[in-house]
Amino acid sequence: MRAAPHRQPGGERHETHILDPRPGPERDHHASGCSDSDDNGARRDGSNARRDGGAARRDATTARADASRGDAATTALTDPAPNATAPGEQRCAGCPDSNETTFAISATQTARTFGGVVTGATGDGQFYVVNEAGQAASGTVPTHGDSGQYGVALPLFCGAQLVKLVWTNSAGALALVYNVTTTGCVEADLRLTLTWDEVGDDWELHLIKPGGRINDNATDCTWTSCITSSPDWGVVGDATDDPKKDVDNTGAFGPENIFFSKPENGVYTVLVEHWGGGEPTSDGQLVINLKGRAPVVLKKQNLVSGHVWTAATITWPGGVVTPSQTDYDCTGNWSGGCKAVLP
Ligand SMILES: [Ca+2]
Ligand SMILES: [Ca+2]
Repeated sequence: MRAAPHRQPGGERHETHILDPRPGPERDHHASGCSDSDDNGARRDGSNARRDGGAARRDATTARADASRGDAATTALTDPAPNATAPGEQRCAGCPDSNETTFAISATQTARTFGGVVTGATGDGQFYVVNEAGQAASGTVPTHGDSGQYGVALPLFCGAQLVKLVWTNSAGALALVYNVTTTGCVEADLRLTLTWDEVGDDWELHLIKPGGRINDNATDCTWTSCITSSPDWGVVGDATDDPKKDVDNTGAFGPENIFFSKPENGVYTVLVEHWGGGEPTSDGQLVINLKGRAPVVLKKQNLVSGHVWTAATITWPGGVVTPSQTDYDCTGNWSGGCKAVLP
């Protein structure tokens, strides 16, 4: 467990956490260094100091371009280095450089932190994870402008996949390409990956079961209910059909990840809170990966702090995704999260 590099001179929190979801002793959320269980104030760090990454708005710029082509923009994910497919470090003379040496990774956990030092990069990096079925996720790799330290906890698919970390400068791109294979797992029927920009502080991913509501620990898989344990969905006493939140984030960028197998029939709802004191211009992206299918990519612009975005409903059986741009102002009914009856 490690924190991402400190991008903020004031020592602001920017933490990323991974849960090992395999059976075993429950981890203490506090003891692991996670601050998610802190009170509201602890999560509401200021976000102004985050504006130190020159290229950090790339995601938002892309999101705006996509959104201009359609409202509830369902777009494809972009591979930031489509020609870099062999494991190793791919770079040109003058491109950013890294200290990475290991590119073949066997994992038994559902997520892994990638970290190191990159030199000569302009701004933050990008990550891209793709498996053989074409399921994928993408987002930002926060990178310290002075030290070049980077670190990001990434959700992993079950089995073989490529993980790419990409930085650029005026000469071109550095791509770190990893062959990652996870074993002892079952690919989830449903996977949700949320990312946001550097002015978001922070966004919170929620998966609501049929008939459930937000911030109800029995029916909402989120930071209070789904990290160190899981709500018992589906067959009572059977953990293989319970949801997990294996990557959580309390700062800028994300990602956060929820996965889930053997859904009960009904309508699931994906909700996203803008939790802390982030900027009202914060933009983000939800990627929905259904087993064996290409990802569905949903974008949201200008999610105001204290608001809740209804990103999509997912109907089972069939996994029918219905995107939404519904934005609910919960600022008048907020106490440790939105207390309104949603959805
Ligand atoms: Ca969060
Ligand atoms: Ca169960």
